Amino acid sequence: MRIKFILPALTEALSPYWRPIKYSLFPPLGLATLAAYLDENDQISLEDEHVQPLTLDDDPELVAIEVYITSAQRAYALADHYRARGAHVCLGGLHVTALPVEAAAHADTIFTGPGEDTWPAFLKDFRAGRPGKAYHSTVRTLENLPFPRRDLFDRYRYLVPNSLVVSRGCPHSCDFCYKESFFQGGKSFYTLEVERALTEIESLPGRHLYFLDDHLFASPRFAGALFDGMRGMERVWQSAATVASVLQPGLLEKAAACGLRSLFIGFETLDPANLRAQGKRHNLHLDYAAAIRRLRDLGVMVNASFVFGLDEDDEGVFERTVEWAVGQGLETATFHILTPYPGTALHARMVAEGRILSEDWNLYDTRHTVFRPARMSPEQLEEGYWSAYKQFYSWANILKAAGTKEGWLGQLRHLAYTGGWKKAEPLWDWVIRQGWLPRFLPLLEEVLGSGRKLKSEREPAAALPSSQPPLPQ
Ligand code: B12
Ligand code: SF4
Repeated sequence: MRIKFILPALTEALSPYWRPIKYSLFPPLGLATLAAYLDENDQISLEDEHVQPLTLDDDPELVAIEVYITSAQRAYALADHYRARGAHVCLGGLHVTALPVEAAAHADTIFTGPGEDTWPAFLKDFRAGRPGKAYHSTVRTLENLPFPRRDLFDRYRYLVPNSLVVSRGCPHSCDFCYKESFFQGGKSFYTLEVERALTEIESLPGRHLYFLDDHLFASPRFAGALFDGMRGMERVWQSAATVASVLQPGLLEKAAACGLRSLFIGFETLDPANLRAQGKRHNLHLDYAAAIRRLRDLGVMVNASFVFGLDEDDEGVFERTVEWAVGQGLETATFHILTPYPGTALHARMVAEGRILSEDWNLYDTRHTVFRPARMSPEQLEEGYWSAYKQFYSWANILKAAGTKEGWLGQLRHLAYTGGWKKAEPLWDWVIRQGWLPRFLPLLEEVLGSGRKLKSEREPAAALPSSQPPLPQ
């Protein structure tokens, strides 16, 4: 069988003039996972439009496309194109799960939820000549999960070729998160077998790894065993977790000991009322500053995620947040405009309150205001969002945040990471065009790896506060 997998470009990434580095970071892991279910004799191609022009004059029998909300328009155009050429077109992923009826108009078969159970079932039906129109995932397990077919993509096109996921979903249920709708109808958090995860890690070349799991620390038992198993592997790695899990004694230390050097954390907001309203109760009454100190003492950099436009946010929220983030010495911050993704509890509430302003999915990229904010205008929200980025990544603030670090090596690492990431966007564009990305991976490893030499081996991690004071205001 001739089968083609496509990751269509997110709208912004279609520009021929600008290649933001974030679209050349990770290979299409979801599709490589699905490809692993095919047979040896199948002729498989996998194209990622973020890093290569698509071949559109080929004639696959089966086409499988992953659809994100901001690539939906492009995905549907590609689906229509291949259906017109006689291929059987399958659409799946987050956006198809959220809006299956919309997607079905462009597909022969749609898939909702994770694909590990539905995709093999479909393949069997397809080969038997009776493919269904829709497959809904209900069986949630990663048992016997084959290794993703990483041989199908060119790792040299990505800065971070060694991305992996060793769990699916998250045990929490925040109102704005895609997670609840994507995993409906079955378990919404489950992990690989530890041994299986370790074997996959060992198979990856080089030093650097990026775990794309929503919350890698979510199961302390699984994560603890994973980190124990990774000790001695000489890896440096990055991932995501919650504030609460960072404050737990023990797990973070194990993670740092086996190579954790940078962690993405959803702080979301400095206002407890916002946390309550968004169902993000696991962040309530936690000492954010103590979490950051613990990470810093272990040589782990922080990528802090914040959401603007929550109902308690007024015009002052941008400055307050940036000031706090700089004062904490955060290396990187990712800001988002609150985005009510279809299928989420937040979306349902916004619809009920008549506050949705646009259903142009291209604008659902967390950089546009698509709903009516409670305490400011949509324009003020967008302006504030951009000004927060500008302020946080101004040289004055980068130097100020770097100045909170102990010793010149710590300060230099901060400057190299933060400056190299956000201040060098035009340089990244050029590097991507020259095909030189792989040359920068050793540099990334060096900057990340230097963290361990800084402080942690000389001093113990910051003690946990005996009682958690309320959130900083
Ligand atoms: C990698 C990643 C990216 C990459 C995407 C490119 C890539 N190479 O994949 C980059 C860095 C570009 C990116 C950007 C953004 N991202 Co992103 N990203 C992710 C991340 C961390 C991992 C995706 C992944 O590989 N998952 C692992 C694989 C195994 O799962 P999967 O891809 O979902 O595939 C499975 C199923 O979906 C299904 N499936 C998928 N496709 C198909 C097709 C068929 C035919 C079938 C049968 C099944 C199927 O089967 C697969 C196996 O189970 C996810 C979080 C997550 N953990 O998933 C966020 C996530 C997808 N991103 C998100 C967001 C919000 C963004 C941004 C908007 C953030 C921002 N402001 O910058 C931008 C988009 C900017 C824009 N212009 O739109 C949200 C999406 C929310 C939503 N409802 O759409 C997520 C879920 C994070 C979160 N927790 O909120 N992202
Ligand atoms: S903790 Fe993060 S991944 Fe988990 S439900 Fe909340 S926002 Fe989603």
